[in-house]
Amino acid sequence: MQTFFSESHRLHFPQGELSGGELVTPFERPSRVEYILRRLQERQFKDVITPDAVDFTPIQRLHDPRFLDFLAHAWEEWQAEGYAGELIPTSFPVRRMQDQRPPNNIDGKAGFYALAAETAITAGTWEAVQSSCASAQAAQRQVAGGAQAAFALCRPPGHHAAADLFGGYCFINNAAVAAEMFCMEGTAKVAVLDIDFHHGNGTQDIFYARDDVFFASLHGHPEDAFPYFTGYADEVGTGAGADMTANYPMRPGTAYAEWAEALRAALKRIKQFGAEALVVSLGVDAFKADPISFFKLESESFLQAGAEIAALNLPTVFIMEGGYAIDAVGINTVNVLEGYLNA
Ligand code: OKP
Ligand code: ZN
Repeated sequence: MQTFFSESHRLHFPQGELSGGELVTPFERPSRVEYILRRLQERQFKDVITPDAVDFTPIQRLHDPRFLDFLAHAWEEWQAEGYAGELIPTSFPVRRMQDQRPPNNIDGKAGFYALAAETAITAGTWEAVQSSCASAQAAQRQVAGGAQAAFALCRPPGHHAAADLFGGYCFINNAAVAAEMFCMEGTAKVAVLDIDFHHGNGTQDIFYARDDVFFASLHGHPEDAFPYFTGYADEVGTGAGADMTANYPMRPGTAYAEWAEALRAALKRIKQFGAEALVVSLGVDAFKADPISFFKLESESFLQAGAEIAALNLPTVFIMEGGYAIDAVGINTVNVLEGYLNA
């Protein structure tokens, strides 16, 4: 299996994440991918390929043009305003406030396009975001071209990003872009399976009314876990997309046995749907030692999960999402890939 990866991810490294009332070093930091790259080498995944430049065509089909313009110019506008720090949104259009009219002021615009306040934008963020999506696109092309599977080592991640929202460390929805590329090439039925600990609200939102992309997510229950306001089991899609979304929220302390039951239920739905291609939002923050999550998966659980996914026997694009237990993120991520390959 080939890995697609760009060094440009380093250009996105905010100094501060607003967490517990403090600005802390972001959990989503560049060193995460170094651990993953090292583990790939150790386990003989030798092919690491730098992707071609990003293709905006599928991105523009999913994301609002004004949102993309915001991301492209946010940093220069923030600086022009005279702010000394990183761009952190602070004001949001919440209940009974205008949520359809973006302000001109960059501080207002940032809040308008944000779903949370932990994710800072810096000078290099936009270039890193594009390079991350480029890896997803290159991996998708490899699989569309006949490979059984490919791994996009994306950073920053994407699954919280909706058509016009950034946050939860995400900006462009890499998994949704990969799925959309399959659709654009005529694949009639595509599935996105999100095994990151957090609900893939962005991916869900993008495909919520569509019948060509089935979305399934395993995650911490919204009563207990970020992003808090989506991911309930009764969110099942709408219109043509009715019953094309499947959510499996789980409670604090959930271990592999229970999590794997949800995984098998999700895989069964994907099979019943008749998916011809699979995109996996591969987060490994369901790990027991993850600092911001509360499931209890072991490193070995990820091998087993990879094998379960392989049983679908679908062309598969793995897209890196979260995983913040730094010293285990490489083992856990590559375990999914090895479990898949050795199944
Ligand atoms: C992104 B992905 C830490 C709270 C963090 C945001 C979590 C974003 C997770 N104090 N809240 O789904 O792994
Ligand atoms: Zn996550």
